[in-house]
Amino acid sequence: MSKFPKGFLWGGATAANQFEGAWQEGGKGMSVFDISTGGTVNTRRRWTPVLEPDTVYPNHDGIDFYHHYKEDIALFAEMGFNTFRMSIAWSRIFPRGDEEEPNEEGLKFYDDVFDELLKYGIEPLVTIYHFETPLYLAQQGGWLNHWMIDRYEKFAKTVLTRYRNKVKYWLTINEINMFMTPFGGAMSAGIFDDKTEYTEQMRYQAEHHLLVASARAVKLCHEICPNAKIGCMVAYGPTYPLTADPADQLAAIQSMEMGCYLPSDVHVRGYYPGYALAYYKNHGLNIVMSDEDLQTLKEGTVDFYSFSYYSTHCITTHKADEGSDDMGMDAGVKNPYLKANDWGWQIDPVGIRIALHSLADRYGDLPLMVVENGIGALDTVEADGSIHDPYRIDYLRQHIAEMGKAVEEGVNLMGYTPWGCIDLVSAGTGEMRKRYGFIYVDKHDDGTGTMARWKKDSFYWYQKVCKSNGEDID
Ligand code: BGP
Repeated sequence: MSKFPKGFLWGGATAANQFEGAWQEGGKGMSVFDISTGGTVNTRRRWTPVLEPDTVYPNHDGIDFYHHYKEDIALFAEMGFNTFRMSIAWSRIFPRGDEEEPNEEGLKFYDDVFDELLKYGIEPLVTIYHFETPLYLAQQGGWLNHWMIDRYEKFAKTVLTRYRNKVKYWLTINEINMFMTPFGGAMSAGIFDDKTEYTEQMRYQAEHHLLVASARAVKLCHEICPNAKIGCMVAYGPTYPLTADPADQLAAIQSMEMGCYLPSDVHVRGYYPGYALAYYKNHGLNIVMSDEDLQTLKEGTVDFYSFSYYSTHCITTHKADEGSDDMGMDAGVKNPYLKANDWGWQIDPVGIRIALHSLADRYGDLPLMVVENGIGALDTVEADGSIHDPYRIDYLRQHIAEMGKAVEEGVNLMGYTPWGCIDLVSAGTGEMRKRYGFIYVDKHDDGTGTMARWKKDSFYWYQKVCKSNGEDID
């Protein structure tokens, strides 16, 4: 008997800007990722306000899902997916972000994709907005402005209305807390250089606007699609105290509060937690919130909580080895008990069980869903075309085993969609060689490649997992 409940959602996760390509087709406008070049291992993306000749812009072509969606969905069906997480490119629906009327060609593309998924019995799990801010809106300061909420609401209303009969699972905004990091400055506030400061005041004001926008989408979804479920999406990486010193324990709690629980608590409870309001006050921040905004937060609480989980972090008040990662986030200090991938992301399967318990303790029976998890790795294609990726199978197997234990221990988990089920462009570095997929895509960092799709060993392994409802993970 499987540990996972009947009807558990098994699938994979992607995002429009990282895999669709076709950046100038179907009436699409430009998004912030269209002016971003790739980096190399452990270097971040570079943003070029003006397109440079002879520079590769990896998101322009992505992996060309736009033209390969039928082939890709057939492969997902072959693996046994019953759900597929994808996002809608805002700049495909409202090319500048502020048009009166949506772009019909863009809407039609997603109709076709959803129809194709439903043909195989795969439920679309749709992120309304996954980092892909229309460039024109970002250039005007994006989420620093209250009017951005109206722009997002219009986009959300358009897609919720159009797809109300096709989509049952929605997510409002991907990794809402990532907009707070240095990496988030571009997509949040249109900061494309390293010199302009993305201050705390700006970050928390932007976060407030994002939270109100998210709550408006929840309210709209409840009105327009009463049979659908809508959740938040938070980057959840537990922070451990490095030592047993109570000062480290306190530092870990406070880092989780402001980095992760703030948006989580607002989404689930509908109001700002006391620690956040105190933090603003004690740090001299003046976060403007109207009564109407606060009312919206109250009325827009989510139906389920979804999160990404890749790794854990440590924090200490003592001297220690510093960690780093390619998103330019404060990765805390290295955990001596854990190994890391080539990008410095530490591998911690037990951490996912800790995450699930912490969330269940905090939010009771609210359904949880892991909508991103996986290991970025360098894959090798053998002479015969096979791709052996035991490291990926190991990583996922161990995480699924820990999720299974959490379910047995009473956690209400509704689904699992590992990240980048098909290779796609890295969000943090813009690389192709940082691969996550069960399906290899012949596309490379220098822009070359045939876009052919090949099955990795993990494809056949994950097929067994999906088809046995998580029972057969060996
Ligand atoms: C999350 C994002 C994804 C994704 C993933 C892996 O933060 O929601 O878009 O890309 O991280 O990160 P990366 O692509 O940098 O390896």
